Amino acid sequence: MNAKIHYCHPGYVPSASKTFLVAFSEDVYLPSVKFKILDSDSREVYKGETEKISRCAYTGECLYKGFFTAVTAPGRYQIVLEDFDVKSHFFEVSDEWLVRELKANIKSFYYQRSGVELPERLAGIWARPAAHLDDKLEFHPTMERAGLWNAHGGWYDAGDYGKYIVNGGVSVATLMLGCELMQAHSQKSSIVGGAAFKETYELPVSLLDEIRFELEFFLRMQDEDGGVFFKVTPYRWDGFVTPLESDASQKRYILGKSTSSALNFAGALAQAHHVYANVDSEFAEKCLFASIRAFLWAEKNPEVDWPHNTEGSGGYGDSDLGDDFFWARAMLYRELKNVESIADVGVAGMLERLKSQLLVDMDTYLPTYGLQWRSTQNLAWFALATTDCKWKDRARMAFKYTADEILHLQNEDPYELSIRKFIWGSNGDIANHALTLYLAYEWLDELKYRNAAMEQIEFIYGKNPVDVSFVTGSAWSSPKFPHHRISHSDGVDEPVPGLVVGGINEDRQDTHRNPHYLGEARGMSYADEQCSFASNEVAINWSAPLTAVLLLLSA
Ligand code: 9MR
Repeated sequence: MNAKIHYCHPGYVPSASKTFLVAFSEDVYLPSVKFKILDSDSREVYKGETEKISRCAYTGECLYKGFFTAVTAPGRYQIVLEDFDVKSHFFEVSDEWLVRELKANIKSFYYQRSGVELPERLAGIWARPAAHLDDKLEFHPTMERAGLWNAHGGWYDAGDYGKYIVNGGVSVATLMLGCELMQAHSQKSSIVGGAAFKETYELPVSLLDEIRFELEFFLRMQDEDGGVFFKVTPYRWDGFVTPLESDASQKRYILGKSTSSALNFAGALAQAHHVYANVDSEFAEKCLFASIRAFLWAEKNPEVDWPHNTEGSGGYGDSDLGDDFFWARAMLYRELKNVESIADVGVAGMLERLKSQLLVDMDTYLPTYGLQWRSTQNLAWFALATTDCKWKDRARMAFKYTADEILHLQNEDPYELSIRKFIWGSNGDIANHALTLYLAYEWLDELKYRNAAMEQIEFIYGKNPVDVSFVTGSAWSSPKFPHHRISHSDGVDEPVPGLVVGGINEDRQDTHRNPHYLGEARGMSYADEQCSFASNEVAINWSAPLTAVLLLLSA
């Protein structure tokens, strides 16, 4: 009988409950499985017996669950099943690994920067010259618009070299959400923005500066009439070449203006006003004005479709924008409520309008288990939950009820997951569910929510059916061949670190590329191969919730 141990590969934090799974591919009738925990000197520090749990519906595995919460002393340990002659690798019980992962996650956004040089001093072996300056772009031929546009900067979205407002918006907003909570705790805005943060985490720039790099790109994407361009796209999909080679091989264009991009922009930049108010008030005001202009444009143009020309870049097409209106309205409401005189910002009447529309939005768009680029209402609920207004408690309770449903789903799942389908970017979903749990913890102060968030994070770092720690560079098992053009073309063996790959995806949209998925079962739909864009691509909207949760959990 072959037994496998599924556990969190980098480790566990001392205060958390510590669980692992023993999996058999065939039926096993043992009532339990004996295990030992050994320290780095092979001394037994704990022994126990697992309990039997059900057969896993999405892998077919027969599963047993072991607990070793009592092991709290920091150190390196290993799980041993003597009866089956199986051992785990060594892992840590420490707080440090979370911090290490946080650092790597934040830095991964720096590595996704476009248009600037990443010098060796800051980027080490992943240094690269500036490319894709994007400062004199033509409009896509389908736009029939003359002239050039400066859309310099911003992060590459994912494994491709596209830059998109829709996905960029939710990513930057998620990171700002993490920063806001940190600011609220410490009463010091500098906590995520200052030199101390930069030094503690050995980062090229602070988290707020990194986020600002994307926000400055956003500001450049606003047209003179307040509308916002949809994306920067190469004419055709790039090959697996470096940014410089891509630049030399084809032109990049500005494409589209859409209601969705205007709303993503408005929501994100209103939040930026909040986050940067005490850091750089001039920048914060610029963001608020830009947000208002984009929102007014969206109100006047509520049904401008996304560009359907998707050759060369992703679609990010969304046909229901009610949630995005809600997001933008709630964030603007939060900011404008505190502006001394609404007339100062030239939008008299707007606050009343926002208030009455928010009432309808709240009834229409309940919180989801987690944010997605397509469903953004949780950002609206977050804004209301942090506004001094009559809806604050309702919003906080809405998160509590949602978190309770997540807990219920987790309790029913052998891997403690609350997702019920592994979609494209399932790791992003999982991290976003963890973030919702953390919000419930933030406002209700009940540890069960925090612990549950940690359990979901452990799935991403290895306690999963495919035994992969899904963040590059995080463990012996982490992806080596992500669908990431930079990692493939930079001549460095190790992929760029700190990037979370999409993960298990039962829809397997890439089977025509013949990836070797790890098994037939839907929970085995992962391949660490570059061709598997549906399971092994990286993306900023999956990294952002993971970064935010790590930031909050390790605080
Ligand atoms: O994350 C996106 C996923 O929800 C969609 O199903 C998929 C297909 O449209 O696209 C994903 O986003 C990709 C984007 O279109 C282009 N850059 C890479 C993104 C991650 O795979």
